[in-house]
Amino acid sequence: MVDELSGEELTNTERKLGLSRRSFLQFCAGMAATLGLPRGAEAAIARTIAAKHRLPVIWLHLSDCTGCTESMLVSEHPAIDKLILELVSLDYHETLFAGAGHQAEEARKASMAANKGKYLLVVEGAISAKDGGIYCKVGGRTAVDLLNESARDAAAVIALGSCASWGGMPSAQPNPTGCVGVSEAWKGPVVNIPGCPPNPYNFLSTVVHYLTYGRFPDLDSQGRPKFAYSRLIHENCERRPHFDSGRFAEQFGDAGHRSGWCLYRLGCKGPETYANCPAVLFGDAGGGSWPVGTGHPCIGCTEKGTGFEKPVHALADLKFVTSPAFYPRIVEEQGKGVSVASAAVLAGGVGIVVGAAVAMAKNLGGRNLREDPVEDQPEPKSEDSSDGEK
Ligand code: FSX
Ligand code: SF4
Ligand code: F3S
Repeated sequence: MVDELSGEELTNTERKLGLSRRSFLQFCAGMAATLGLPRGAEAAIARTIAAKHRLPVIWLHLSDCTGCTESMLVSEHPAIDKLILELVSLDYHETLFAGAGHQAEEARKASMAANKGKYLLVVEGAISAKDGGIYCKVGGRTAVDLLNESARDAAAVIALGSCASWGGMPSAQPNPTGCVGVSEAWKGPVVNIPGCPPNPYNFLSTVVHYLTYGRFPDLDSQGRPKFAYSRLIHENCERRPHFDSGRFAEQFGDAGHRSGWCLYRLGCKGPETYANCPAVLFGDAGGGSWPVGTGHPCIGCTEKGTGFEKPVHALADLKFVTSPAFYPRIVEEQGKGVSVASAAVLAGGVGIVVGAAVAMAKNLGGRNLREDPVEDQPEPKSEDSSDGEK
């Protein structure tokens, strides 16, 4: 890969990202694996990141808490925030902009005119549509109006966060301001990257894929990139062995909870929520830095119909309790089924993606999972006699 980038390009990239050459190249290889790309794609990704040209981005903030932007900016290593800001030219972003008022609105219009058909529109926050949109206005214009004006000449539209993807928290019942997702207010194609907040690594990978190949990665039926949203949380959760063995925390703070047992009975929505949180983690803070890792049940924030709709304590729907009954056939039968090669690719692909994500998490701080602390510890005293092993 190094041969494909000149020494000068690599040195410049090292300098602007504050990463060693080795870390940069490892990062590109990890991202290629996460995206499920074939061998050699890491070189194309490295070239994209090293390139001087930056993609113009208009970033709208509508009904939200700014957590999407926050989660990007607090990432530390390997400088995801720097990578994002090096890849894109943020021509308009209400919370990061030095300018304000008319000056900021003029900048948005100037960038849209200068980059007609070439800029990326990122929308953070839900679209407040009730009562003519009077509950969310910027510069005297409604969210619906701003979205339609900004999306019309965009090369592509990304709805970042659950609010923009399908309404998220502001759309929770009784939804007083009539909040909806971008795809309900804008009829063109939209890529959804849900999460409250979304994982910045998923956003970065999606943008890198777009810049490298001129198209987005494959999407699922809800417009989410499959590389990040095709597996249930429950499939990769470190507490899964406890679920399979019937060891559940019954109350917050009970012996099972303190011992890291499964949070299903506390309402964990991991069994019905598709996202790569347990593999990619958050904030580059090392092992356990995701909701379930910190002892809180997953609330299903990436899943329309689950997050902010189902009560936190409600039990999740169990989609797959046991291992799948059918695997791809290894031996091809009369031209049907899956060939040896394609079965290997299938199996290898899944392994590589999960493996790469876990390896990345390990590199970022190391996992420190306790194997089964309950076996080694005396049962803690509990005031509630219902605590303890179930
Ligand atoms: Fe907040 Fe973003 Fe949640 Fe929404 O993230 S983190 S309420 S998804 O739009 O700012
Ligand atoms: Fe993990 Fe939740 Fe599944 Fe338990 S129910 S294994 S805590 S995802
Ligand atoms: Fe959200 Fe659950 Fe991940 S709450 S951040 S989808 S673990």
